[in-house]
Amino acid sequence: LALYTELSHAIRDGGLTLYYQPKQRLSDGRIVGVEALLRWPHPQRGLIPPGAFIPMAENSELIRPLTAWVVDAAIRQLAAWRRDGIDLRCAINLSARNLLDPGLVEYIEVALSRHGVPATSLEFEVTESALMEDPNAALACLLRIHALGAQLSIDDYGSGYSSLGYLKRLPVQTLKIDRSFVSQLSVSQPDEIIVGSTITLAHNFGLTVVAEGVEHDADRDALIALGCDVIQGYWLAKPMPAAALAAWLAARV
Ligand code: G
Ligand code: G
Ligand code: MN
Ligand code: NA
Repeated sequence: LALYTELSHAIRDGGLTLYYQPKQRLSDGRIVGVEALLRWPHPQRGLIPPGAFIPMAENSELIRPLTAWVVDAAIRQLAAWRRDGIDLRCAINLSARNLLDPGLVEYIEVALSRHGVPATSLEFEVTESALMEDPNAALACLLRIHALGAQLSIDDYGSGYSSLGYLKRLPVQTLKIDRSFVSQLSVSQPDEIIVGSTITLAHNFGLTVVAEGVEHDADRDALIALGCDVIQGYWLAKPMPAAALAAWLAARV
């Protein structure tokens, strides 16, 4: 079968899975949330990473049922964690096309009420490039998500044509600095300048800053010195299945 057909069947038949990567607040070490990251356990090809199939979904109608599945699965997982006394916020990635879908907010609301989870437990990550495809439509969509009570963050910040103009217009609470600026942080003065200025800029707009792709002690030390709020990356933990995340959290206390 063509990969496209196989993907449509995987969406329909529950053949996809979510991994979760934790985020840590630097001021007190608390785990403040997770990012849901899609994986496709393929019977022949093994675990397929999202980069190998999300672009295909984004360029077709599949992105809608795929995202609807992710939203429902992540919220169902949040409900299960809440029953176990684990109170986390979960971030979900949205694609450019999701922002043009008039049904998006409705299926988010449906999933929240089906599983009895408050919208404040959700966050949506949107890249700058997705916002720029149709800025007015994106703004309208983000305003509706914001009105639900969910959080919004700019993903991969700095990797696209970063425009400061939208930061003042969009109902966004968090900026996620792209991992390309973080991975060499402790040995690259240009990256240190970029990350430091971005943190200052974001704080001046009242935004929380997450650094992605933190892999080494030295990156984390540099981010603490630069006033970063939250870190995410292999230094803390790799993305993992829900059960592994619960065990990881339990082992920390
Ligand atoms: O986990 P990994 O680094 O392989 O993810 C690669 C890319 O896939 C990331 O940019 C991430 O934002 C994207 N991605 C992962 N899960 C989802 C998802 O559920 N929906 C969308 N639209 N993108 C996702
Ligand atoms: O684009 P987005 O930020 O949504 O993608 C997150 C992706 O980055 C995930 O697929 C995850 O696997 C990957 N990732 C998370 N932490 C690290 C890290 O420390 N190093 C690298 N190289 N990739 C990471
Ligand atoms: Mn992301
Ligand atoms: Na990112």
